[in-house]
Order: sequence, then C-alpha cells, then structure tokens
Amino acid sequence: MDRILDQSQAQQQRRAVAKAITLLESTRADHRAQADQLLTDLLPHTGNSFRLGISGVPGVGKSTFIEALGLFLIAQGHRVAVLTIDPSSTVSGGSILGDKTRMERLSVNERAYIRPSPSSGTLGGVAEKTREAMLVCEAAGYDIVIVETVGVGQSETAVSGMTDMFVLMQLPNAGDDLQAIKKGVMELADLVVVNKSDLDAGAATRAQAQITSAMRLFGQHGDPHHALHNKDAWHPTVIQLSALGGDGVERFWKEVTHFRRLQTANGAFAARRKRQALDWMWERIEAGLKQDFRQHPAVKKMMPALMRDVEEGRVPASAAARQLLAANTPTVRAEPVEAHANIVSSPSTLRQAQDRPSSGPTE
Ligand SMILES: Nc1nc2c(ncn2[C@@H]2O[C@H](COP(=O)(O)OP(=O)(O)OP(=O)(O)O)[C@@H](O)[C@H]2O)c(=O)[nH]1
Ligand SMILES: [Mg+2]
Repeated sequence: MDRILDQSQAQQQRRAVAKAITLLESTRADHRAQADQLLTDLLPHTGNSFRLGISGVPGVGKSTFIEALGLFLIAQGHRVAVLTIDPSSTVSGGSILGDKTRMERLSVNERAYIRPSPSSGTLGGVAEKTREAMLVCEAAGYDIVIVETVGVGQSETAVSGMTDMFVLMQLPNAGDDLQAIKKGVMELADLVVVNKSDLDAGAATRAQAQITSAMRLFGQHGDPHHALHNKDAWHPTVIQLSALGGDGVERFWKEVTHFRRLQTANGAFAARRKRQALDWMWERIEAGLKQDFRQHPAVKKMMPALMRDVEEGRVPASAAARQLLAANTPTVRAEPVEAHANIVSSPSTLRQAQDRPSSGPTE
C-alpha cells in the first residue's frame, strides 16, 4: 500500500499500481479478501481526481483523442490514468479496443498510467473492477482518470455511472442520420464531440448543429434543472475537433473545466458521486444475492429440471421463480446480526451502535 501512495518512486509506484489492479481482478477468494482490505485502506486517499468517461463507436478516434488530451494535461502538470472497458472482451475474450497500441506516446510517459480492460467476466464484473482500479489510481495521485469505452451494448451506462462527466464522440456523418444515434446514450452525454472535423468541415458543422438541436429537445423534457435559462445548471453542448491534429483539445478542456466549476458550485458534482456510490453498493448487493442464490444447495438441485419445464412451457416462468425463491431458505444466516459486528465497523454503524439504547423500547 505504501508503494502505491509514494509518488517519489515513479517506476516502483507504477509496478505497485499494476500489481494492485491485478489482485483485484483475480477471482480467487483469498485474493478478493486481500483486495477488499487494500481498497478499504486506500479509501481515505481516493476521490480527489476528476473522472472523465469517453465513449463512441469503434474507430471514432477515442484513443487518438485520449493520447492528445493526456499529453496536453501532463504538460499542464496533471497526472493521467486511462482505463478501458471493452464489452466485446467480456464475450469473446478478444479486444476491439486498440488498448495501448494507439496511445504510444502517452503510455511511455512517466506521468501517465494506461490499463486495458479486464478480458473476462460479465460487463457488470468488468465495470466493478474498473471502478476499483480507478480508486487505486486516485490513491496513487493520478488526478485525472479517463475511462474509455466502445459505444456498443450497455457499457456507456456503466461508464457514465462511474464518472463525473460523460463525453460522447461522434463522426461528422452521424448528423445525417440521427436515427443512428441512440437516444438513451445521447441523454447520458454531458458533452458531445464531433471528431475528424478535418475530413469534411461542412459535414462536421452540420452534425454539430443537428446534434445540438436534438439535445435541446431531450433537455426540454422532465428535469427543470435542464431548463435552458438556468445559468447555474450545465447544459450539454456539442463541439468539433480533430484528434489526429490535436485541434480542439484546448477548447475541449475549457468545456470540461467550465462543467466542473458549475457542477461543483451547484452541488451536482457531489450529488452525482453520492448517488454513484449508493448505486454501486446496491448493484454489488444484487450481484451477491444472485450468486448466493445460484449456489444454494436446494436451488441448485431444483434448477435444471425447472429450467427445462419453463423452456418447454410446462411451468409458467413466474411460478418457477417463486418455487426457486421459496427453496432459497437461509442456511447459515440464522444467527443474530451482532455476530458480524466485528466485520462491519464503518463509522456510521459504530455510531448507531453507540446511540442505540441497551434495553427497553425505543419509543
Ligand atoms: N482524419 C482523422 N482521422 C482520425 C482522427 N482521429 C482519429 N483518426 C483515425 O481514426 C482511426 C481510429 O482511431 P482510434 O483512436 O484508434 O479510434 P478508437 O475510437 O479508439 O477505436 P477503438 O478503440 O477501436 O474503438 C485511426 O486510424 C486514427 O488515426 C481525426 O481527427 N481525423
Ligand atoms: Mg481505442
């Protein structure tokens, strides 16, 4: 842990960070316990970075842009970590993200750390590892953490759920066919970047205008915070750039800085982080419950036959689910909660324990 925190030994620190991330990617139970301990120890040193999510279709120029942006930020004195989430790797084990190969200059820079996506597990699992890797990077003093993801599947939702700002990269021709832009993803974007504007300036400008008006439409619905006249709230914007030539990187960073300042002042930054932490907890609870459920002896025994019955239409899915849930009776969980008190010792649970009257009714 000390090696992760010590910024004076660059090489040693980089190795320690890589080792820590490998540990938390491990599926072995003893490694998991070590990783949990490490994360708990690191937690007080985390949270001080700006977390930036970048998504877009394969080939839109994400890595090229991140390299240009990373070098720009390092020149300004920042330390930059880049993590990738590749939804294809969770299915095939292969990677469609070009990983390090397209960030050649950034990857050899002492003030940068680049980590490719874990190459196995479900998207939920990979997202969890990435969140944890982000904490390790923050403890190591990387003050800008960039999470790159390919714009396919559910990965955008996962990345926007773990970052302070979510950026969507588009190609200049995307504006010609707004159908191609998934509305749900567009609504997640805090900033849209039309890349490769050098290829066709006219098309890039058209795309910018079309996406801007589409985003205005989304913004009019629901949340009064999004009302365009509200000067304290951030309104998603669309800019053009050319990652290859490094054109527009400065403009991009100006937008990010403006976003960060506004969101900090109006409280949205802190609220987003709090919401993300709770969402993350619930997501892990649900995953844990599901895993326990699947491993329950009675459930395991009944599952294959019931699955066939549901497939063949002999038993309604809802009835099968109810039967399985009923079979999932607690096996070892019958002991009182206090028995676990030595495991859970967060400040708030301790406080509750102290506040609680030792006997008698609470009213
Ligand atoms: N003309 C032009 N080409 C660009 C620009 N940005 C990126 N490219 C090129 O587009 C190709 C894809 O760029 P990448 O940065 O690898 O794209 P990516 O979005 O990271 O791709 P994946 O990781 O595969 O999803 C490369 O050949 C880049 O050189 C740009 O601004 N202008
Ligand atoms: Mg890439």
